[in-house]
Amino acid sequence: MDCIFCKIANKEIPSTLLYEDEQIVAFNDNAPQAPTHVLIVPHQHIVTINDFGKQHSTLIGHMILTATQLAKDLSLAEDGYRLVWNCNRQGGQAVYHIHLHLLGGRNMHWPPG
Ligand code: IU
Repeated sequence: MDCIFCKIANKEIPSTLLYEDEQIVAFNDNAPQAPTHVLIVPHQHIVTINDFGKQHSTLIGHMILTATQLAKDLSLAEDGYRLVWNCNRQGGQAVYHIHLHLLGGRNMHWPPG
C-alpha cells in the first residue's frame, strides 16, 4: 500500500521517532505548527477516525495515553497543550492514515481555524 504513514511506521522512511511499540509510533511532524508537534500513528492502516469501531477502543486509549505521557515527558503538561484528530476534507485531514496531533509550546487559539 502506498501510504506515507505506513512507510514511516515501518521505518521505510526515516522520521524523528520519539516512541514506538507494537501498536503505535510517535514522531515529530515534518512541518510543525507549534514548537512541539508530534504525531501519534498506529501501525494499523485506518483511513479516517470515521472507521473507528469498538474493536479499536484499546488502540484509541493507548494513543491518547501515549500522547499525554509524551506531553509530560516534553514538559508541556503544566502549561497545557492540544490533542487534535482531523477528519476528512473539511476537518483538514491531509494524510489518510489516522494520526493524533500533539501540539504545544505556544498559546493555542479558540475557536481553531
Ligand atoms: P492532517 O491531520 O492529515 O492534516 O495532518 C497530517 C500531518 O502530517 C501534517 O501536520 C503534516 O505536516 C504531517 N506530515 C509529516 O509529518 N510527514 C510527512 O511526510 C507528511 C505529512 I506527507
